[in-house]
Amino acid sequence: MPIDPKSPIEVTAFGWVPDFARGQVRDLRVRWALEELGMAYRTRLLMGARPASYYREQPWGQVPVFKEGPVELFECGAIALHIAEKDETLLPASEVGRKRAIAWLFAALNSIDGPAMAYVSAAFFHADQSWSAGASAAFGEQLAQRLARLGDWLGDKEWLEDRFTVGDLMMVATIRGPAILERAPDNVVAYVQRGEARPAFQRALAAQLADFASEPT
Ligand SMILES: N[C@@H](CCC(=O)N[C@@H](CS)C(=O)NCC(=O)O)C(=O)O
Repeated sequence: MPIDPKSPIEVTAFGWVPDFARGQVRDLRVRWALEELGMAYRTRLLMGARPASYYREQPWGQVPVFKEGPVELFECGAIALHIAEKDETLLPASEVGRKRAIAWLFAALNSIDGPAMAYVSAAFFHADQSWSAGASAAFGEQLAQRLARLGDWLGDKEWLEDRFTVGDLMMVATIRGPAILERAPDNVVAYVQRGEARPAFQRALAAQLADFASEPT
């Protein structure tokens, strides 16, 4: 769905980020979920220092924030689940299927994102610190183990369960960063490529990249 300035759904995003972050900012996950359901949205682009009022919307001043009438949410997992609950596109009809999908949504954000962010933070964001090499080796090993187990789970399956769900959406979005993916086995890399090949993902990515048109502040 194209971005529609009149849409009742609003998502916050950044108007500019450095090149390494383009295509990685977490509003992408919300855009992707909306695209899977064919729902239009508008963006509110943030630039530079966040106004004090934004911390009443997102306690840490981060993106994304999602608004749909009285529903105002932060945390990409909560937002993705809210969107997924609208129909069966991202959540199966059966109770067991829904709960399995939600378990994978949590798995992406807890069991994978934790080690992934620890590794990326130590190896890249703190590369100038004396402890960086040791910490990135330790966190990188933990991440590689998590990704190897994920590969064992996947085997030759297309998706984590028997169909694409919000759990796959969040898992693919969590591990698709190049620094993370280079530690993943081949079948996990192929899994991410399958997710990224979905037309809804491609539309979401193009929309995020198009929003980085502002000048840095
Ligand atoms: N747990 C939050 C994390 C959000 C987050 O890390 N947002 C980043 C962009 S990907 C951000 O806004 N960073 C700027 C900052 O922390 O000031 C979520 O999943 O929504």
